[in-house]
Amino acid sequence: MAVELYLDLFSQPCRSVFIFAKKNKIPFEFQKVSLMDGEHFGDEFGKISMIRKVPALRDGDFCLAESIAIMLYLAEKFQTPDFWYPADLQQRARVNEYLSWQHTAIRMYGSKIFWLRLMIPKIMGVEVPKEKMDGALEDLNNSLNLIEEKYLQDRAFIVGEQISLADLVAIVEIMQPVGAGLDVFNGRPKLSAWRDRVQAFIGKELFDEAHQAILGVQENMKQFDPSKLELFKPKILRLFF
Ligand SMILES: N[C@@H](CCC(=O)N[C@@H](CS)C(=O)NCC(=O)O)C(=O)O
Repeated sequence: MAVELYLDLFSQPCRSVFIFAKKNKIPFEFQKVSLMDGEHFGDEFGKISMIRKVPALRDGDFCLAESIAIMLYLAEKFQTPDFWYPADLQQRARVNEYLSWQHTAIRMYGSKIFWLRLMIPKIMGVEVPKEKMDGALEDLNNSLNLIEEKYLQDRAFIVGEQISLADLVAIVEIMQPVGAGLDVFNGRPKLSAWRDRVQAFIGKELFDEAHQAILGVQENMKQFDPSKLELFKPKILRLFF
């Protein structure tokens, strides 16, 4: 039985798992869990992941949460090429350094912009106060500066001349505020050139397939049933107000 991946491509970590599996020709069954429909709160998904977040993996009786753990599991099980997670001690440490940093930096701030620019106005029907938005933009920009100045420097990819899991995890997060209409690449030639290299390596078709939902989200939200969004109000109030 093929590995099952529980995904919603609106979600950044789901996109990294999806691209990783597809790019490495890992056979898997795509199990869609619609976050917008609240399917992650349902009984079925609860049996797969007590954490109730996507992505999740099922391989026979074995279930696993967390995108990075999932990609490392797939990398080991399917013996993917070394460059994704290099065996070299210091290169691997560089990948680990980026993967450890990004959760509370670019991931947190890119997601925040996505919610502040798009989801909150849609769900709550309110515009976010300018000072809140400015603060969030500053945090995001600081993270983007660190990606350019610390993680990339003059290298083609985060670890060196070859792509790794760090680049994959980085690109999917950076694309999230782009989905909310913020051109984060504007005025950032180094980041743009890196994005082009990552995109070229992944392949345009696969990159676009993974990002189609998030890049179309502004258009899709126009036809959205507002009652579904009620599910998200408590979370928004906890996170942002
Ligand atoms: N650290 C986790 C993060 C997973 C995560 O936050 N998933 C979000 C979508 S991006 C989710 O399922 N959210 C549902 C919720 O919080 O209710 C990973 O890398 O897999």
